[in-house]
Parts: sequence; structure tokens; C-alpha cells
Amino acid sequence: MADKPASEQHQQRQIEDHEWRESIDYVLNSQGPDRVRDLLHQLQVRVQEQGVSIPFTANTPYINTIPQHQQPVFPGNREIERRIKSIVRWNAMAMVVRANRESAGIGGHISTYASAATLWEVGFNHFWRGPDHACLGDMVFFQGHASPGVYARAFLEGRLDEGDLSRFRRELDPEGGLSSYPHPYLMPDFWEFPTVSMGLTSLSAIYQARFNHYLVDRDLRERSGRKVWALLGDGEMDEPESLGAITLAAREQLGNLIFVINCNLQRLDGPVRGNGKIIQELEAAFRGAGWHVIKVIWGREWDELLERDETGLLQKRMEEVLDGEMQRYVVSDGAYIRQHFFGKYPELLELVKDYSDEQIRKLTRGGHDPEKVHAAYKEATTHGKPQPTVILAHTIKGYGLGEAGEGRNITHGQKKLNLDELREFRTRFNIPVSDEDLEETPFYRPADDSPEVLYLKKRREVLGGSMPRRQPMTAPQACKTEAIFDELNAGSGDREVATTMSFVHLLAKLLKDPEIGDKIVPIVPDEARTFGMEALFRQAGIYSHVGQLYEPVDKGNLLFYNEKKTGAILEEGLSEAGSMASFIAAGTAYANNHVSTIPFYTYYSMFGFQRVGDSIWQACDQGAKGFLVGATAGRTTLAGEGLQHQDGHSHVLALTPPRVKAYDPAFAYELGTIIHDGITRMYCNDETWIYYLTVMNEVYKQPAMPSDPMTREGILRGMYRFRKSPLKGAKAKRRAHLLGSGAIMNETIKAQELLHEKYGVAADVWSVTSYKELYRDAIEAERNHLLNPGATERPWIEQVLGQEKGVFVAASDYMKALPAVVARWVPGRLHLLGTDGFGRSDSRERLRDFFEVDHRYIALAALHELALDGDLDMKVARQAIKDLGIDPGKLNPHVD
Ligand SMILES: Cc1ncc(C[n+]2csc(CCOP(=O)(O)OP(=O)(O)O)c2C)c(N)n1
Ligand SMILES: [Mg+2]
Repeated sequence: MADKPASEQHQQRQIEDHEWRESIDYVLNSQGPDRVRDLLHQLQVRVQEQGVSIPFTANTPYINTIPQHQQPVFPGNREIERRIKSIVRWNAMAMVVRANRESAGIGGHISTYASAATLWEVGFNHFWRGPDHACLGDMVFFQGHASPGVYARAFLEGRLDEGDLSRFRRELDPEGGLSSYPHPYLMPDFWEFPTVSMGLTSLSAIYQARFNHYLVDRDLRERSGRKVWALLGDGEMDEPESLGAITLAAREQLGNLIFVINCNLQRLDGPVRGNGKIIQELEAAFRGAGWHVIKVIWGREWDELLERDETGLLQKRMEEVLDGEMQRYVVSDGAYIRQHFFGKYPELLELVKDYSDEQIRKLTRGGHDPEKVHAAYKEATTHGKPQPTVILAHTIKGYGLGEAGEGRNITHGQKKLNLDELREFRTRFNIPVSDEDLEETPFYRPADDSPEVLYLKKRREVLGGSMPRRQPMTAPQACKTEAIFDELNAGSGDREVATTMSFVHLLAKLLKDPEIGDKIVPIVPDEARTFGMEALFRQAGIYSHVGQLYEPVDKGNLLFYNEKKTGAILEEGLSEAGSMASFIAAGTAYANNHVSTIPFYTYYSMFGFQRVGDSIWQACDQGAKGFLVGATAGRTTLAGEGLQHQDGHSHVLALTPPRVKAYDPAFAYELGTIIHDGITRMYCNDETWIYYLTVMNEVYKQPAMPSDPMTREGILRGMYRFRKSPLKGAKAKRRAHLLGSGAIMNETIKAQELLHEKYGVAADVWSVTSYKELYRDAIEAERNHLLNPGATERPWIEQVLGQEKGVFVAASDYMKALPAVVARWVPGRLHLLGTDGFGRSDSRERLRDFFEVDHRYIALAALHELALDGDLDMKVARQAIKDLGIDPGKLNPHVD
């Protein structure tokens, strides 16, 4: 063929193209799509055998996945639904405009909801089941900054009134206000899922859907068919967390999960992929990961054009046009689109020759066409395969805002509309607000008996009631678990035990408890062996939706890798972010699944607060309860692992989320007391907390719980006297108080002995289990004093230390900033010892020397403080440096 003239070659190709197309059409029509797939596969194999490699593409053509003739009949009243949507659009816009008129800079977003309105209205009217439904309702994660659309709809339903809408972003108003974004903490009866930290929604929704399977597989809930819907932005998909777990969703066969990605092609600053095509990029990623992908790109007007196009050029043009150009068309007139989109090929100009410029301008995007959206949702909900679905819907950012911000790069932040723009919006959506009233931008709600309100309410009634609606249901436990903790309280005798071991032992017992055992959800990110948790593999099993399809390599072993469908352990592999998402799903099951599961998420403490701090914040917002256990904790206690592993600051970071209680226990009985308190508060008394505990891998003899009745209260409130100095009377003239914590507690005890034996100083040892509790309690008391002058109630730290004389030294395996937060309430100067700086790999002994937190430094600090107070000659401190073998010229941990 190569020697034929070009025109002949072209002609022949055309004939071949036609014949192949005709054949495949014939097969499709006569035998259906499966046979087409089969033939294509055979062809692929055949050419591959002959050395022709077919380039890999995970993409399908840039047209709607569901062709028009496969669209189901739209079941609703299109006209009424359009009216409802227009009114919701108006009110959503008005809330933001009014809020900013009243208080410039209060913020809010108009454009996101404007692009998502059809996607959401079709969901609200036809798909999303509310909490009254037998399935408990679908779980819908709303795109956070489109919240005005949800409020505006609740207003039409009568759930919110005008006053509520006018207090959008005015939460400190005496009458209360509407939160900027979905925050269950701030609106606990309304929002279920906090979504506005970009990237966390995708992750949370995936793990939520998986956790819903877990509950069913473990017989904690009945199968109900409820779905998890995540409504996402296309810009948001750039967050690594957004795509980070999509392979898991397919692997875990999450047929209960649906993503709807609002592809308006824009993010905050500009286009998501000006030089590319975000829908195609996402399609490839999701298809490659094993998802069912439905593209809703073009509105119905394009169907006719595609049908009439014999050349395939329209589809080619659709494929080659860049997102940046598509955005440009939004702000252009029909003539421009004719010239630049269709004008590329004369055949396409011919195709639209009978279309006016106005008709061309109005060719819609698929995400604004209710029938296309409905078809996609229908397909997603009836897909029937154990596979997650993603709908990629093409929309326009700021749809309907016209000059005020439709499709413009500034549109994300647009919060104001001038009079002309308001008039245009009003007219476009046919809202009965007069020209005179426009300036005021009134909210509009048709009467209760109007067709719109009746229709909307009826649809919600059929679908299981209003939503979003958060309805926690807790069945408090009787909490007869006390006996489980006796063993830890008794101490370990002569056995040397690490607190990590004590914790794992306790967890194993809790898992066997007849009352709460089946509610315990151990979560671990590929570190179970590090923490000595592998014994739980056999006892509790590792959860796997499909069970164990292979014989594990260690089957003969007592502690074999035991995967099973009813396994309790969520072994998340290497994903701290995913583990946190599981923690949130398990920790909020009381609210969203009506079963109070108790998560114990155990991880390398370094990879907690600093790695997934935002997820912990999200967990607090969502009202998650449970235990975060930072294992192998401490800067000097985790010896060999070095800089990236040694955590000396998680307790500083744990100061930040208000709903987190943070403890650094030294002894097994402290640990047991804290966990018992956590279970009692959270699951018996229905309080909402997250308990953060650090546990260590250093072994030592665990003492029995002191008999002093104040011990328990002290452990929980943050500190108690662990051991009084044996020196009394005149011998106890020089006094010191050593505040030890966690792994450094034993050094503190050694320092006490050194001080009295060698220097005649009477030192008491205090165990500080929680600087955060001490701090929280103290600022609370101080505030109370400020607002009630003369109030006498003292914070706990003052209650226990108030009468003490002498000097004070605090030492922990964490930064000096940690004890510094309570220095203000210590009755004397508080000398701070801690582990500021980067970790190193070496032995514990050398690390504690390097960070200056061992018993010698604690003793030295006490002597130095006593000398400063004039109770001791400074010479003693100088001599102690020599005697204790401290090198003043050593490396400085703060800077070296
Ligand atoms: C982690 C994080 N970073 C930044 C932001 C600020 N932010 C809010 S929305 C947004 C752009 C979102 O674009 P897209 O996801 O495409 O949503 P659209 O409004 O276009 O629907 C940004 C940067 C945020 N909320 N969270
Ligand atoms: Mg976007």
C-alpha cells in the first residue's frame, strides 16, 4: 500500500475504517456488548502475539459513559424540581451576599454550590436516604464550602428559618448561628461529617464504607444496603489523601461507595488542569484502581450533534480541547465558541450551521442536566457489582452568576453581587423578588402549601426524612470491667515489663470481655509485631472481607497471620492516614451506625500528631471517641531508631485539640487507671473524648499501685506524689520536688536517691501523668477567678503542690515546653528538663546524657536551684558536675 499515491491510501483507509466500524456495530446490535468485548480481547491477543504492542490507555472517549438511549426515564417532575433548585440557588447566594454586606470579610462561597446544585438536587430528590429509612440512611459527605446550598434547602424544608440563614457565619450571636462549613461539633444535630479540610473527605468516605462492611461482617449490624456518598471538588482531588486510598476501595469491594466529583475545572486560584483534562486524568486513575467510572460530560443538546456527526470529528474535537479552553468558552459568546471550538474543522462548522450563536452558547455541561445526572446516579446505585463507583460530572463554576463570576478565575472567592448582577440572577432563575427589594436581597420561601414545598417535603418523606441529620444513639455500657485492671494494679513483682506489653496484655483481656469484647476495634498500621501485638492475630483475627484465600506461610505457627471475615483487628498496612480514617469511623459508630465500637489505634507515636494531626482534629470535630496509643514513644526511650522515629513532642502537639486527653504514664497501674477511666467516661457516661496515651518499650519492674486513696484521682487529674523523701525533721531542711513522667520516671526516682544519699537533700518524687490535664484544669480555674473575683477554688496542681516548700524540677522525655505550660502554678521556680532537638540513634543511657534528662541532670538541677535560693553553696553544684561526670563542653542537644 505504501507505494500507492496518498489520495488512494487515504481512500482505502476510509473504506477500512468504515468496514470495521460497521462490523462492530453489527456484532453489538446482534449479540450485545459482552461479545464486543470478547472480540476486542481476541484481537488484542492476536496482534500482541505478532509483536504489535497496543498502547495502554485507561481512558474511554471524552463523551458520556451512558449514551442517551440507555438513560432511564426521569421519574420526577422536572419543572417543579427546577423551581426548587432555583429557589435554593437564590437563598444560598443571598446568605453569603447578606452576610458580607453586614460584615465585610465574613466570607462564604457562592460559586461552588452554584456548580453543584443539580448534582445535589437530584440526590436530595431521588437517591439520598435519610436517617428514618430502615437502612439508617445513606452517609453523604457534602463538599464543605458548598454548605450554603444545604442550609438553603433546609430553609425550604422548614428546618431552618430566615433568622438562621441571616446568622450564617455568626455563630457567636446570642441566638446561635450557622457554621461556615460542616462541623458536627458546632451543629451536632445537623452535620455528620466534617469535610472542609481538602483531601480528608475521600479518605474518610472510603474507610467509612469499609467500616460499614466490617460491622456487618462481624455481626454488629445487619446488612442494610446503605451507601456512602462523597461529594468532592476536582481541585480537591490534587490532595494526596484524595487518591491515596482508591485502590483500597476497589480491593475491599466497596460496592457501597459512590464518589461524585464536581468537575467545574476550577479550583481557588485558577483552572485545575488548564493544559489538560482533569476528567480524563481522574478517569484513568480510578479505572486503573479498579473503580466503575461514569462520566457525565455533556448535556442533552450535544446528543443530537454527536448523533448527526458521521465523521467522528466532534468527538475528536471534544477530546483534544483543553480544560483551559473549555473554561474560556464559559465566559465567551456563541460566536467565539463557533469560531474556536467548532471552527477547527470545517465539517463541525457545517454541523452547527443551523444553530444560532445563542443556541451554541447554551449547549450545557452534563453536570447541569438532571436527566444525565439521574442516569448516572441510577447506574451507580444499581451497578450490582462489588465495586466502588465514581461519577465525574462536568459543571461550570459559579453557574448562573453571569458577569459576577461564572467561570472566572476570581469566582471562588466571589461574595458580593452588585444590583445589576442580582437583577440578572433573579431574572435568570425567575425568583419573585421585585426590583425595589433587590438591594435588600431577601430570602424567598414559597408558602407551606406551595407545590414546591409540598413536593420537596414529600420526596424527603419517601426517602427517609430530612438530611443531613445527626442522630447519635448510645446504649451506655454497664462497665463491669474493673476486674480486668486488677492485674496491672498489682504490679509485676520481679518481672521486668514495658508499658507497651502491659497495654497489649490489657487489650487482649478487653477483647475477651463478655460485655464489651466484641466492640473493641484494634487498629494498627503494619506495626503489630513491633509492639508485640501478634498474639492478637490468633486471638482476635485480622479482618478481611473475603476471609483468607491462601494458606499463610506461618500456618503451623501459633501466632500465624490469621485473616478472617469476622476478624476484629483492622490491620491497615502502612497507612497512618487510613488508620486514622478507620479510627474516626469506629469512634463515631455510636452516632452514625448506632453501635458503640471502641477503637484502640496503636501506632508509632512519632507518626501520630505530627503526621496525621489534621485527621485528629477532624476526629474531634466529628465527635469520635476512642484511644490513640502512641507506642515506642519517647525521644530517648526508643533507643536505636534515631531522628525520624524518636518522638519528643507528640505531647506538645496533643495540647492543641480540645477534645483530646493526653497521658504519659510511667507505670502499668497508671496506664490501667487511665484506660479504665476512658472506658467509663466515654462508653458508660457518654462523654465525648479521645484519650491519647504514650506507651514505651523499656522494660522495668512495674510497682503496685500505691495505697494512698488520692493516687487514682491524681493519676487522672495529672499528678500525684509517688514517693516522699525518707529524710525527715532537721535532715529535711533542704527540700526538692522532682516531677517525673513516663519513661523518665525511673531516672527521677534514681535522682531522689542520689540527692538524699550524696547531698542530704530531701526530695519528693511526683508522677506527672498529664501536663495537659494540669494545664487545662489550671486555666479553667484561673478563668473562673477572673470572672468571679474572690473565688477560692484552686486548680489541682496548686492543691497538691501549694503547701510544698523547696525547689522544683520537671523532667520528661518530651520538650521543655511541656512542663513549661504549668510553671505558672508551681509555688516556686520550675526548672525544666526535656528533650528539645533532633533525636539520635544510640543507647538509652547515652541519649539521656545527650538530652540532659538522666538522674544526674535531675539531681544537678535541684542542687543548682537550691544554690540559687541560697540554701546551698554554688560550689556544691560546681563540684556535682565533676562528681557526676557531666561534661559542660558536651554537644548541645538544642542545636547540635
Ligand atoms: C487542606 C486545605 N487546603 C486549602 C483549603 C482552602 N480551599 C478551600 S476550597 C479550595 C479550592 C477547592 O477547589 P475544588 O475542590 O475544585 O472545589 P470547587 O469550589 O471548585 O467545587 C481551597 C484551596 C482547604 N479548605 N483545605
Ligand atoms: Mg473545582
